[in-house]
Amino acid sequence: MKIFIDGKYYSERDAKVSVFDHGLLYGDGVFEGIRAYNGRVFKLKEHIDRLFYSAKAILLDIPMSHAAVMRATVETCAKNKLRDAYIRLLVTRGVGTLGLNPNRCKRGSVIIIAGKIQLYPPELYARGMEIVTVPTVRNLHSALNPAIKSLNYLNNILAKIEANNAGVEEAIMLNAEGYVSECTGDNIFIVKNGKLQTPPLSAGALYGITRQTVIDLAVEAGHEVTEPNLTRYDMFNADECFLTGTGAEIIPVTKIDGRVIGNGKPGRITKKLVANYHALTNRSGEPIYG
Ligand code: PXG
Repeated sequence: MKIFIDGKYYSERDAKVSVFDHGLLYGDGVFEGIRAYNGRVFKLKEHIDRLFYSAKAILLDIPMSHAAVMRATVETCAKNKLRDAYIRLLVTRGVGTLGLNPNRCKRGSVIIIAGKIQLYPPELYARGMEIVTVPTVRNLHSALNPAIKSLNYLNNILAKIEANNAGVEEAIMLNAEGYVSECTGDNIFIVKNGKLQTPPLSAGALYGITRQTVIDLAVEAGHEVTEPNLTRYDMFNADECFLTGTGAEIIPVTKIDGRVIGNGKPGRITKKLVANYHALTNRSGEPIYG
């Protein structure tokens, strides 16, 4: 595997960062998780846009242009001869002193790793997954805005641990007001009477790129999509529920906090969206090999 670090490629063994990098010391940095399918990087511009917005929000200067980051992402896939990939792109604050002051860091560091993805087990896609609501509350926007895809993922990791302790793979996180925000690494949707609903960004959801793609596909298929504040009651009484994320794609949810959702099987509209999503990932994106 060849890993991009600040304009050069390194083997897995030699790809290293300094122990003084504030990405490591403080989780000071931003990242993206991107997929390539069938020789194309899916929604690349959208991911790099979000990377730059996250960086701007934490006053992190990415030492490459938007176009150069796009090119380097595609090039890293090509260098690794990949047609299908999971790409982890991160920008750290860079090397600084032991104090947390980011002004002591001279230059941000850009790292691009292109490898394979570990998906949820295939049977969960076929049968639907069970999830639970966890006690850890989603970060407040006024503290650390969940719209920032930062290297500080402890909020999500704590929730993931609670999900794992409950014997499931994903968790619903509520915000401080008790409304549903999202899952630890996925956005959440419900279907009720043929209409889709997903929490608004103001509830603490990440501006998910799969979320937006699913909204576009649903609208195209004639479904109404709204973004109201949602409670656990709304989840329990949904006809269908599914999660969206670059890693997970679209995965049906059939049980929440012990309540069976709908008829307990992946829903009709969910299945149609999955098929349309796969068709889109297969045919669109930034070509890797010209
Ligand atoms: N919410 C959070 C907190 C996320 O981290 C999503 C929603 C979905 O966003 P996208 O843009 O991917 O539709 C994410 C993204 C992994 C993995 O390895 C996690 C994400 C993306 C890719 C891989 O668990 N999370």
